[in-house]
Amino acid sequence: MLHIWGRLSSINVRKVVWAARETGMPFTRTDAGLAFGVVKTPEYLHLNPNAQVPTLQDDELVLWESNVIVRYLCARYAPALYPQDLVQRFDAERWMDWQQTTLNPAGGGAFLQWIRTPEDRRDLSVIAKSVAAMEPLLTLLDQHLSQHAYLGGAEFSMADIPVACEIHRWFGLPQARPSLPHLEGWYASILVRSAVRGVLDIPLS
Ligand SMILES: N[C@@H](CCC(=O)N[C@@H](CS)C(=O)NCC(=O)O)C(=O)O
Repeated sequence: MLHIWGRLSSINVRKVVWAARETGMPFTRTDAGLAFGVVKTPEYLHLNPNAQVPTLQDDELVLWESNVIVRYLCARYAPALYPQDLVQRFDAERWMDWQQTTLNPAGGGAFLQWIRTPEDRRDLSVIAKSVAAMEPLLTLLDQHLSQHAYLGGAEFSMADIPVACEIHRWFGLPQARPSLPHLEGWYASILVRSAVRGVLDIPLS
C-alpha cells in the first residue's frame, strides 16, 4: 500500500498526491509539516532526514524529493505517463528539473508574501522581483505550448505534473497577470483531469 506523508498546502505534496491519483493505486496520506508537525519526530526523521515533506512509502521503499517520487509513481504504476523512448523521456525530465530549479525559486517570493505573510508585513518589492523573474519563464512556457499540446509533446506525461502545480500556485495569487493563451489553454486541459480533484481545486494556504 502506498503511503504519502505531507500536508496538501505544500506544492511538493500536491505533485505527489496528484501523481498517485493518476496511477489509480489506492493510497493513504498523513498530514505532516508546518502546523501539523511530525517532520521533526525521530520516526519521521528516520524516513526523511531532511525534516521535509513529501515522503512516499511503498512497502520497503522510502522516497523523498517530490519530482523523484512523481517519476517513480509513473514509471512503476502509470507507465503511459513515463515515456519509454529515451529521447522523449529526457525531454520530459528537462521540464521537471526546470520546474524545481528555475520556476519554483522565481515564483516562491510572491507566493510567500501574498499567502503566508500578514498584510501589514507584506513586502511589495519581493513580489515585484518575483513577478519580474516569473514573466519571462511563463512566456517561454507559453511559446512551447503554442507548438505542443503538453510539455513532453502530444500526450500528457509526468512532465506536466510539477509545472502545472507551479502554475496552480501562480494563477492562485491575487495579482494581475498578462494573458498567455497557450499556457492558459494547457492549464485548462489539465484541470479537467479527474486526478487533479482535491489537489488543484483547493485554495492556496
Ligand atoms: N526538494 C524537495 C523540497 C521539499 C520541501 O521544500 N518541502 C517543504 C514544503 S513545500 C517542507 O517540507 N517544509 C517544511 C514543513 O512543511 O514543515 C522536494 O521537492 O520534495
